[in-house]
Amino acid sequence: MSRYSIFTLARNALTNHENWTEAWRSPEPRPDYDVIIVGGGGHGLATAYYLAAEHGITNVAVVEKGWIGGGNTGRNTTIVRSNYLYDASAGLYEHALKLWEGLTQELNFNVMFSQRGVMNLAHDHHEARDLKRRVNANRLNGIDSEWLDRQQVLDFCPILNRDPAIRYPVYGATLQRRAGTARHDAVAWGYARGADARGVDIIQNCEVTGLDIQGGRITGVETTRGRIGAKKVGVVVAGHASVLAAMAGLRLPIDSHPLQALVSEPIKPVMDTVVMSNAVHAYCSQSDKGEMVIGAGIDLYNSYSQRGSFDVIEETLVAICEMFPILSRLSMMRQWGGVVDVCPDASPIISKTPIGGLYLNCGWGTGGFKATPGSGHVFAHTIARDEPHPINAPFALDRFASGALVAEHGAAAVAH
Ligand code: FAD
Ligand code: PYC
Repeated sequence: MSRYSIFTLARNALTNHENWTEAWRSPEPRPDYDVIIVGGGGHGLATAYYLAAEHGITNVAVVEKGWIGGGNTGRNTTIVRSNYLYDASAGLYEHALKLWEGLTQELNFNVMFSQRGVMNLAHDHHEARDLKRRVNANRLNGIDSEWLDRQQVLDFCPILNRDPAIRYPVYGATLQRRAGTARHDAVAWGYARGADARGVDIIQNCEVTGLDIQGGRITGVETTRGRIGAKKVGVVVAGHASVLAAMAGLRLPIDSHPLQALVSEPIKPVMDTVVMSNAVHAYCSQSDKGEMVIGAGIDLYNSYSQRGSFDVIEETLVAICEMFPILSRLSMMRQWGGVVDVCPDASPIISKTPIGGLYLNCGWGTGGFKATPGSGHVFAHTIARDEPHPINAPFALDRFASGALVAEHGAAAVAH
């Protein structure tokens, strides 16, 4: 750390954190942009960043109805991995994982990417066969993935329940060592700061209420702060993708559901990896603050509520207490939900649409955080060149007509 920054730090500590320069501007919307990105989550901000950084398109606005990162980006449980089954998915998620590995340097902003490994547990022989198939598929795609037997799993995560007589005993697990976690809101802030520095306008508290389409082409958006013209519009609004698509007369094959998570009171370090169990619909990691970060499967009904039902987290905590008996006396500090947009094949849509200049990025369901850099990178390419990047070509809308689905319910690893 330079002397200048030590003094700056000391001055800021003593002046009650006053007079910091803003990390990004808060401009008034201009009348027209080359590109408008609707949705200021990680994917939308990453898209704007790569439009500017890689395609030289800087006359761009990100229009966000609330505050950036206030949607699923700031609500997720931060798991990053690339161990999906099919080649198309391996290409997409591994592209993202490679970008994660250099993201702090790329953005000059610490996104706290921690490659602590992610385990997907098997509780019986049948699950083990399924997971071993995925390990083999990953390796064929050059993705690090290994199978651990029961003893290896217990050695890797000693706080797991070792009793063989429980309802869901540990049988084995997959392990991806390059996988892990990242600080979710830092990802939004880092991309926002990088995009702003390149001239992108980030416009918060501005809800898109309509899409202007003339002669089969997008010409702008209607917002709560007036009309804004645009040559191209990318819609990246996660749980509200169907709502925005309906404004363009499009019906998406998407179901929106609440997905819940919760954190415990902080405790000393007890777990230095991430453990997921598809069978019991629960997963757990420990944050840098010491809180146990716990997540559930989706609430099965459709809803736009960011809350979820109590019975789902009750079942999740029953499963967590069986998996990790030493956590059973912890108090839970906070619970929240997000709205996730699930496609029939549990894979995303990154696509052109039948409307000229209108592009969609959605359908990430329970698992889009891990894809944030890769998704933004290939979506920026799709918008800039008006054609898909080879990596996102299999994730176009037309797969729901052709039947070329990318069925990833197993690898999604959070029940839905
Ligand atoms: P968001 O961050 O939701 O951004 C979309 C933005 O669009 C929002 O800020 C919203 O306000 C805005 N918006 C909506 N409508 C409008 C409008 N009309 N006008 C303007 N703006 C609008 N994924 C993982 O990979 N790993 C995990 O561990 C993980 N855990 C999760 C746990 C929970 C509890 C939840 C809810 C999700 C989890 N996910 C996880 C999924 C992940 O969070 C999402 O897939 C991802 O964050 C989606 O990012 P996004 O930028 O597309 O969406
Ligand atoms: O996709 O890995 C994932 C995930 C973990 C928790 C929620 N989604």
